Amino acid sequence: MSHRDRPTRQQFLRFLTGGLTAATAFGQDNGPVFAGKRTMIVHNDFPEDLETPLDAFGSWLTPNDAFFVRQHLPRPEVDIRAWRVEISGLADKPQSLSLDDIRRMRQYIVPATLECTGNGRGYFRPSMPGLLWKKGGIGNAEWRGVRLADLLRLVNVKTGAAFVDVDGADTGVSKTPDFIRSIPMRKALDPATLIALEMNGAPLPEIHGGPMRLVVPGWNGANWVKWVNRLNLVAESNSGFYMNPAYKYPKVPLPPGTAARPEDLAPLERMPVKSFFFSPQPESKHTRGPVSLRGLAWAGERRIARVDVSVDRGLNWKAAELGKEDFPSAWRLFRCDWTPAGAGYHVVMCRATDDAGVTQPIDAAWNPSGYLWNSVDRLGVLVEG
Ligand SMILES: Nc1nc2c(c(=O)[nH]1)N[C@H]1C(S)=C(S)[C@@H](COP(=O)(O)O)O[C@H]1N2
Ligand SMILES: [Mo]
Repeated sequence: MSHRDRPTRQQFLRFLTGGLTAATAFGQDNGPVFAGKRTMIVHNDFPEDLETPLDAFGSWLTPNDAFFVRQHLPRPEVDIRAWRVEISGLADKPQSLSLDDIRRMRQYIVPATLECTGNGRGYFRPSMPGLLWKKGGIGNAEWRGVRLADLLRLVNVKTGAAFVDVDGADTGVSKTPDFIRSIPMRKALDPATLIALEMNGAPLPEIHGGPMRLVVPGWNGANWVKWVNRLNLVAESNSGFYMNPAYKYPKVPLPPGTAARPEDLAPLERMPVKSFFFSPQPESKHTRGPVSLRGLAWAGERRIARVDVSVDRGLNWKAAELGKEDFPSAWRLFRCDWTPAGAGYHVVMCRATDDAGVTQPIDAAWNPSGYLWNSVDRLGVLVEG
């Protein structure tokens, strides 16, 4: 196996001719090796859509080489010496900044969890088109960079600017449009919203948007624009594909398998409360004795108040022990030591509650694009004896 960095001509042609959809249907564990990555679950090899395997979730920070990857478009060619960020639109003093200009500004560190809006899509029934992520379209990192608010202050934002359109260096190819996201000013000016240059103490890897990406703590992954090279201050939200109809969610519950009327869709912002077990592995076999159930819980812009575990199919619930790392918009580790009552097949479940008192649902609402899967997690365990 060879390390892949640049696509082959065949991969590019497959992308142009729409071979994508067929390749997205099944994640595979034994796909090609990608530069800077350990073995990942490969949903697409080009553009790379890589899921983190469960066994890489043992730590609060997800290592960069195991962090999931989601790209709609081929990665841009990156020349960091020539890199510029243009800040313009409704601004009195438009600016063009180099990487060094940005490095000279005050840097902040924000730990935050990045989750793909479609994480868990593979569990919805009926199924829908799109990447069939299971649990691993998520990761947690320490992001270091400048505040978006500090960049905007440099240009003297005009009154009437209500959104920042954030664009990356990847451009539309064939039928796939350019990736642009509109961030409402309220979130753009939040002190935790960063343009990050580092991830877990290392320069931001190119595959994660290096040299710089947007970090929007608590908001779904689609907002975290990679390879940022243009910030455009505008009065109205962008009307491009990735703001409309993509990444919108029905305001009213829909019968599974039906379409939403466009006027019933609203843009997705923060992520809902959710948790999952990463250990033991699903359907693993154990000898008699204690089993340590370990997992992660997060709640978008809210904090985790508690995680409960059931070992009797949801009849009784018991509080799990929460990990010591506790920051807004970053997930929390939890554990629960359990001694199975006897040999045989057991099902364990976890459900998190956020600090507004909202508990994750037993059954996440079906929606046409398969966003925001957050059903109570369940795990089968076989005890031999
Ligand atoms: N420029 C650009 N930024 C992007 C995307 C993209 O396709 N192009 N994908 C978005 C989506 S849908 C997700 S979930 C996150 C994934 O970030 P990661 O690849 O670093 O995990 O990046 C977001 N930023
Ligand atoms: Mo995503």
